[in-house]
Amino acid sequence: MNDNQNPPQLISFHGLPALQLRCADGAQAVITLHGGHLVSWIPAAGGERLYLSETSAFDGRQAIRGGVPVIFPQFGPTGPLPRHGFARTSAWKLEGIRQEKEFALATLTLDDDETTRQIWPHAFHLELSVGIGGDRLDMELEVENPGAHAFSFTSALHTYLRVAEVENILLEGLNGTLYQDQTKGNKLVRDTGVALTVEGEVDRIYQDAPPTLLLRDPGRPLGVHSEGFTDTVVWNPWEDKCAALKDMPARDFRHMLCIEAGCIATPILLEPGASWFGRQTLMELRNS
Ligand code: TA6
Repeated sequence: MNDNQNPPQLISFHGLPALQLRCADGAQAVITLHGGHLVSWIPAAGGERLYLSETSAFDGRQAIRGGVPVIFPQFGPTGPLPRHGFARTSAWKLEGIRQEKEFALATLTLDDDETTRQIWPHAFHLELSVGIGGDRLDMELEVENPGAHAFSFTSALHTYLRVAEVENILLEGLNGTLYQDQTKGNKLVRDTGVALTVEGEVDRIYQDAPPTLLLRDPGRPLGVHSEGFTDTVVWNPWEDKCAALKDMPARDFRHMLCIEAGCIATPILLEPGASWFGRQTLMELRNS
């Protein structure tokens, strides 16, 4: 039954075809087909929770800066593929929408084609589900291997969170976890702080990270939970690296923090016919 007063809409988002999900309780999301990219999430309590750069490219070729880029099949620059793989710059297909009174769910898919096979010679099927309702966002990525040969991949949901002032946040839950410090040539360091604070560039891949984190953004605490993804990336480019990004205003490093759910340190090996899934859930905690 669809008793929602606000059925999903196909819209144009900065000129890109996109899907707008709206729940009766006020929760909303926008997903572009380019990249299968969640560009906006507003929980029922109100207020955008994702950072999206106002100077991002929206040309249907380059990756969007902000929101939740889907990283597959290669995280970062390590490997033969374009940085962070090709899923974030590919055209995804809208597979289905379920819209009920209290939640809305969209499913998008991406399959190998001639272009992907030229740079990555594997058959694959990706399914991204984005579900919203109340104060919660669930993003699930499933990877299937429909081909005759095994392949391995790294992946992430590269979530850009909007924060009021990054120097005022505390990120709790990573204490005691080992991370690769990407600002120091991937040196392996153990996190010893009670909470992570950001006072300079942070680019860390936490390995086998705890599944549940708490982002304390004053007045707007957010729960971050992952499943299937073993690693957590925390990234803020800070002043100099942000200024060097042509698709992000120079001061915006102050208003974003990436908390990414990833499988990076140990690539996933998928045998023919096998599948894998990972999920990241964000939970607005203002009302709890
Ligand atoms: O996830 C962190 C990271 O790999 C950083 O090293 C940083 O450069 C960022 O992703 C953004 O990458 P991009 O290719 O989107 O500029």
